[in-house]
Amino acid sequence: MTSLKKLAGASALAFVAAAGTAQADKLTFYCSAQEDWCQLMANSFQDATGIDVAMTRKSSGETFAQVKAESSNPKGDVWWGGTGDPHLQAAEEGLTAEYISPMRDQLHPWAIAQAESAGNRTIGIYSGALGYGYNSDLLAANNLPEPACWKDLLKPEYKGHVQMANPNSSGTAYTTLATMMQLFGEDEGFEFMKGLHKNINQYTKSGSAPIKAAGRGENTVGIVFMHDAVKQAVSGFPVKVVAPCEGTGYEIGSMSIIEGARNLEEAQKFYDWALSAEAQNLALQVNAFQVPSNKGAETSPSAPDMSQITLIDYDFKKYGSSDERKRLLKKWDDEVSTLPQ
Ligand code: S7P
Repeated sequence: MTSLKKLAGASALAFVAAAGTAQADKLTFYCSAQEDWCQLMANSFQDATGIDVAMTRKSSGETFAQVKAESSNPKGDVWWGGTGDPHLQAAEEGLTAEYISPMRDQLHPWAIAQAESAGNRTIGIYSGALGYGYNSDLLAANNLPEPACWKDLLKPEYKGHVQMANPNSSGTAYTTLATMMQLFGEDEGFEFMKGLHKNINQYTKSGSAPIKAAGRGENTVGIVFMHDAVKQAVSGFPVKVVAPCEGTGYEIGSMSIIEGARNLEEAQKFYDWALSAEAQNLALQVNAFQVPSNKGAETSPSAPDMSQITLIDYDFKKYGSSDERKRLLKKWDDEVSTLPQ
């Protein structure tokens, strides 16, 4: 166990002691961040509290679908990580529970705003900007120009070189779809998605898969959160990270307690712990380069500098609403995914 992990553990024990509650026994933890981070969060919380954690990792849209499918007989207790939009939809649909953590005053205003917009049924845990990354060796080998803008990805020479996830399963890909609506307007945004479709070699289930494939040399350009591309670059792969010239959307990665959680007390303990600076600093151990929501947590120097990226004023209320998310996904299914390539 590293010293950082010990620190997080010590702090979590202090939480449990301070709360004066008995050590409870189990927590069913749904996780939509990267697998290594999910494992680390589960193990660290379990080490710190003695609570047995059963963790399942699925993409954001998939976890939303699971929570909804299980709503008459909930099996999960807490859902941590993943893009905010499906957490907001779950809140609106009453699939997640209201909770106000005593840790809230340690958070940045954007994380609290996420909670307040959802009747305190979710909360922000990190943020990160959307962009793309490319394998510079493959780009050169294919004589492709260096892309710098979203619209560069529509050029015919990139045909078969671009990968993104399916927005139904992936929060990253839904953020991409919603970003295009906001950057270009709905008509032009859908034209962009149709043009992009011509160049897509595969829609993956998971949002970060396209840049992992680029890192392995199996794909050229991956549309992902910029921090997921940085992770590949820092790991030594020939990946270059792009903040698109037109500007871009971003996520407020979120956490929610599942309505009807069987282990509510344990879920609240996890929730409080996960908002602490020590727990959020665990991200550094797994090269997770999002901006943490606790004001005292560290942001890695490798993290994309959000102040240097042109960000749209992402309308979380609209694009996280149940009607809008369902409508856009159906329209993408009907009008984009079915087109020939
Ligand atoms: O942890 C990295 C990250 O990109 O994964 C989350 C993502 O939503 C999970 O993958 P999907 O796109 O497949 O849903 C993001 O919240 C997070 O920043």
